[in-house]
Amino acid sequence: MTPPNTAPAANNLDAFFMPFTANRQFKKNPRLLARAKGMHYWTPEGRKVIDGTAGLWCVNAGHGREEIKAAILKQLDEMDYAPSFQMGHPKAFELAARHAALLPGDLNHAFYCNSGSEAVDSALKIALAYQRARGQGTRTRFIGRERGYHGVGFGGISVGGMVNNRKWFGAMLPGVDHLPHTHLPQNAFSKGQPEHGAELADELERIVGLHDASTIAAVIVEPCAGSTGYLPPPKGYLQRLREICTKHGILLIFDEVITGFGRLGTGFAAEKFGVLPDLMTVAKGISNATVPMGGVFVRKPVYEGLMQGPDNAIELFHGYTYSAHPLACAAASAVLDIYRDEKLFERSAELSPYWEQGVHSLKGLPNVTDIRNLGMAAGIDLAPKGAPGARGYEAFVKAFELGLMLRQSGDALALSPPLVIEKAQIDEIIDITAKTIKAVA
Ligand code: PXG
Ligand code: PLP
Repeated sequence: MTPPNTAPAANNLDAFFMPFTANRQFKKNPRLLARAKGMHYWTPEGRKVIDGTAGLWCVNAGHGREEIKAAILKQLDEMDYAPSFQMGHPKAFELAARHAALLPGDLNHAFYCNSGSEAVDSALKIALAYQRARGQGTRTRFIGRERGYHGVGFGGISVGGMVNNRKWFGAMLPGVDHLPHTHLPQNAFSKGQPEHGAELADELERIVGLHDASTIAAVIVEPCAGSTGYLPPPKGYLQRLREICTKHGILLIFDEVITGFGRLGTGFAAEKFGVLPDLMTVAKGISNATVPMGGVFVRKPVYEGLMQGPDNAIELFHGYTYSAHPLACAAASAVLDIYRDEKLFERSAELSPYWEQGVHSLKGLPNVTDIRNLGMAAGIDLAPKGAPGARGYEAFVKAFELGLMLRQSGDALALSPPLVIEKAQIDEIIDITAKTIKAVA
């Protein structure tokens, strides 16, 4: 009998059900990436494209890092996989100790998973379990925020604030409320954190007044919203949110999947803003996206609050087959070496003023209605042309043709390059973005 032919037909794009993609449109006119090194991608035809987005905000140390590759290969030789349920492997403990030392304050326990979405669902569950363990089992509500993105699990879309990610999927977590977003017109073209909007944090008092603090487990926000066009927090906003949470015994969760590991010129946004959350979710830059990994960092009182009952009691009935996967741990440890040895968080801070100047030089180009920046990322709003998102998509396609990968969310463009970027490459990204904006006028 002849074996079945499992070789894919050349150029057959049909079978892959692509995520967050207009599948039919894409497959008629695909954009393929075949190779990556440093600051660049190459298409299968060999066309070079500068990476203005660090992949999907995740390749902070640049592509194709030999040190990470070596660590993964070494781990693969030693041990491919080991379970973390009632077992352990040394690299997991080593990595957690390194993360604990790097994190601010007493965020010194690490739970591991495989993505930002899993990190968010894990953090929500840890919050519920902690409240219950301390005798506050009526605290089951979560408060998210409009224009928040917390991944695609049912927990994440429930607390998230993006209508398309919610409206298709009726069933959500019950008892979720949302703070208003902070994207105010009077802040247009702010450099860094905007002046107006700290008082929007007081909406949490209104929500507490409506539901009562005794029903609320946690508030989750991105310290700087990423996916919805990059929205830095108004000055004083996160401090107010922290105060209100503390006052009412509500846990504060920072979703640092994008802001973590150097994007804002500090290790974490918590340090940038001087605000310590009770739980922090991370992913992306944790492993430089080489092996999928996510995590939840937990403050000491929360961890200790869960360490109750007899020694043989499992404290958290939650975990993934691939929690602390050895390859991910090896990669994440090698990534920490790179961040440390190349001082990439400091580099991000040093380059930020040059970046700010570059992105704000786009002001005045046709249809540019707002530009925002903080650390090594920026959002640029374009006025819609016809259907919402049409101009944004056109810009995304045009930029790729011109040799730049940028991100589009509706009519907002986002840029977030690898932190190894050189000034001349910043100039190049700004130049192509300007040409793109003119081309879609
Ligand atoms: N939280 C935040 C703040 C995120 O930005 C997630 C959770 C989910 O992570 P995973 O690993 O499950 O995707 C994210 C992910 C974009 C874009 O273009 C952003 C993300 C993912 C894909 C695209 O803005 N953020
Ligand atoms: N579905 C089935 C049938 C499983 O056996 C498991 C894990 O054992 C899962 C889902 C969960 O998979 P994971 O632990 O990779 O999230």
